[in-house]
Amino acid sequence: MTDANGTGVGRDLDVVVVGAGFAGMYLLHRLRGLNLNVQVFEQGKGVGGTWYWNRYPGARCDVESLEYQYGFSDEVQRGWTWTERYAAQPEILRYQNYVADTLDLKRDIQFETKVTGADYDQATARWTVRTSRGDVVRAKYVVMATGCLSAARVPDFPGMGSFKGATYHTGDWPHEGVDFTGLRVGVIGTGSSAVQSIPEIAKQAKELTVFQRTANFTLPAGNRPLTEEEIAAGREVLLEGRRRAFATKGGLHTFEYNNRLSTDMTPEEIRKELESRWNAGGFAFLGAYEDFLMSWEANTIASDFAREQMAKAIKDPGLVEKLLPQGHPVGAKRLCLDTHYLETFNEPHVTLVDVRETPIERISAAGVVAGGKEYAFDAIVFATGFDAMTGAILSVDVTGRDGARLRDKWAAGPRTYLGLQTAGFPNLFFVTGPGSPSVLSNMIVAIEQHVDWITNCIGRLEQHQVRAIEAQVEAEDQWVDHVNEVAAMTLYPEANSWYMGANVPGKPRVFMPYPGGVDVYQQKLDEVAERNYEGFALSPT
Ligand code: N01
Repeated sequence: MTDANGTGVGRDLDVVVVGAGFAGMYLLHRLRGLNLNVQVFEQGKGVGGTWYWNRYPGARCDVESLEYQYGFSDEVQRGWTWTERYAAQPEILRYQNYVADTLDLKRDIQFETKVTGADYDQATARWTVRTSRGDVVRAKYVVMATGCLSAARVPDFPGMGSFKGATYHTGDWPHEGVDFTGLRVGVIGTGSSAVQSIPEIAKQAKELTVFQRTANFTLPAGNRPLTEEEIAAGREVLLEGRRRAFATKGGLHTFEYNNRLSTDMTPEEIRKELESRWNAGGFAFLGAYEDFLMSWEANTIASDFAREQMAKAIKDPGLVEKLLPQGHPVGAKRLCLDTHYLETFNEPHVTLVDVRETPIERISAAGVVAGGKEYAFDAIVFATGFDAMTGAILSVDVTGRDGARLRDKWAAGPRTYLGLQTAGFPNLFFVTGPGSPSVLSNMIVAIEQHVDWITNCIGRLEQHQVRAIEAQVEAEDQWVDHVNEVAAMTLYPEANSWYMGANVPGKPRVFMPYPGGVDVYQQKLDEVAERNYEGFALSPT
């Protein structure tokens, strides 16, 4: 049945997939391989997920192109050539469209459609899924491929809405781009999005004022065009590289993790590791030694080194004080990779406002009032981040078994078994959900890990005519405890990060990703599947 908009109404499907980013696209491909009837709903007008929305100037991946790509098909990958070490947003979006077209995915994706609700009916073991366009479809399985950083968040400053100029959020950028030439621009935030966009906005703006709450550790990305040799070599090792990535902590194979403890290294050896990794650019820095994020002593050596390097880029000694991060361990908040970020503050038309000294009081008609002073702008850019990991999932009103609402169940923080399922919600899966390595690893590896597991699981359930799979409460409790225990052994909880939900006032402070490593997690996933889905209840037809 089809309504006037051409959207399906009342269809009975095998699987509904929410989102058509990297996760939703690969899911669709794999599920089609099982001959299942799959419908993907996507809010955007095209595929891409986070790369569809984050079009701010300077947007670029912080994982190297040769790793930030699908690894499931040599054939698909051979048809694509990356141009830079770290791909910029337009190139990644072109790549995603290339994959979608090559695999003919778009015909099963309904665009401009937000999934608004999903209710489980125990009697039929079917989900009813509702969308913003009035679709009501039924499906045996629902998979949330909603992304970890897709619910853009603007702080609730007093006076929001009173500003007469233009406002933008980095995570929801106008597709036609923005010309800041000759304008007075304010940027609020200094996370990865700000670090990437500030140097680009500064190239156009007449005056640029940056409101910083927390100075971040940032290291030069070392972006450059890829050589033909690198591209050819990358192609040759694609599948083998991905196999190796699954056996690493961060799902990255283009650098080696040093597995020695800093306490077993001489100061000279430590310095050499830090220097070579800093100069190489990228996340290799975090792999300088095994206890990098395990002890303050070990981390302080790296933090001091990072501050020493960062200080070299800043001319004004007063600014050095402000721009150097203090009080949190390097790596406990997401490390930023930049291209001339700190150097931008040497320019005469760029001003830094430390909102710890002079807090933002309100947004006014003219601009931003902080510390009793009004800063007048033509445009304000909110680089204020996301309601990470849970925001997009909970934006869907999900009701599971016995009328339980997911929003209620997760009110004190997300609870999952392996980041894949949550008890009380049969046949509902999350890709890179809270409780899985997700954002602490190469997201494409984390996505493939989950999509492969979920697809294999659904395949086996269908083969054996299983009616429903559901995480058991005990297994979930044990997994949540385990995630917390592992997190407590690290320095991650020492920082006010979005990993902890700390950037959203009122959000429970829970460390959301699993910090045990992609390799350890993969073993656990394999074991659980081999033991006939240990920790999950399977109900027969
Ligand atoms: O968001 P963020 P983001 N008053 O949350 C500040 C990925 N990503 O969009 O740190 C004043 O990191 C906030 O201050 P504080 C990457 O994983 C990747 O930059 O909370 N300031 C912070 O400075 C990244 O980590 C790439 O004290 C306020 C900023 O806003 C993640 O996305 C590129 C405030 C938000 O920083 C999120 O990055 C971009 C307030 N009320 C993003 N509220 C790649 O390179 C918030 N802030 C792939």
